[in-house]
Amino acid sequence: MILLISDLHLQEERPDITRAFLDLLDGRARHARALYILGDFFEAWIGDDGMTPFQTGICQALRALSDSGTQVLLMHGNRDFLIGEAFCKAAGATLLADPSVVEMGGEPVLLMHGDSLCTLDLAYMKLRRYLRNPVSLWILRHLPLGTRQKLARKLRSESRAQTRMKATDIVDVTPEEVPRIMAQYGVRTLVHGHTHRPAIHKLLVDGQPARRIVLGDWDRQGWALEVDEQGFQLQPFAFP
Ligand SMILES: [Mn+2]
Repeated sequence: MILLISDLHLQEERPDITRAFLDLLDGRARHARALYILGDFFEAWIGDDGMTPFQTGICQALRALSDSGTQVLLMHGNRDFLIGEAFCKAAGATLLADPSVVEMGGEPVLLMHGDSLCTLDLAYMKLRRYLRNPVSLWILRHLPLGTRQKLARKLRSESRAQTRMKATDIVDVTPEEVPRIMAQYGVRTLVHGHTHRPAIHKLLVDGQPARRIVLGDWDRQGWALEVDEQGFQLQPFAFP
């Protein structure tokens, strides 16, 4: 069995979500062959050298899972795209490019965080292009830690009264972009997160039936996609 999750937005201020995640690691994830985390795992990440004790604890919990034999694969989200090799190495995780095609459930599946599908959010797409190019990434990573901490605090206080992003605050994917990218990668199944709109959508790609599975964000409940011989099952679950 393979487990896919995204958009946990782990943060010290939400011990309920942290507990639910640690519970998943000790339970279902132990029985999984692999755990895929498709972005926005952390609410914020200023660099592997700026890890807080809270984040170090999460890193160690992931490590315990990967040491137990479950493969851990991590994709960047728009909140935690500065996660680097040092964190992954310490967590025993493999950094997964966005997008990636992975064989699961007997077919090639396109995995994405999902923000790059929201092409109608022009301001965000522009910011994304700027922040995610290698030069900007290099500069961001090499800013003094204190500067990055100050920047993160500033962004945080400016972000709408620190309220959690609701689906209505996030621009949804551009409908035409989905079959385009699925055809480009030759897949019938796409799995992504980001939009906080968990669902399984049916669509046509090059005239063939296809599906887009959207993972849910963890807020009032958790969401996980299980892939096994029975197929793809997207399920919410109550926090312990
Ligand atoms: Mn996101």
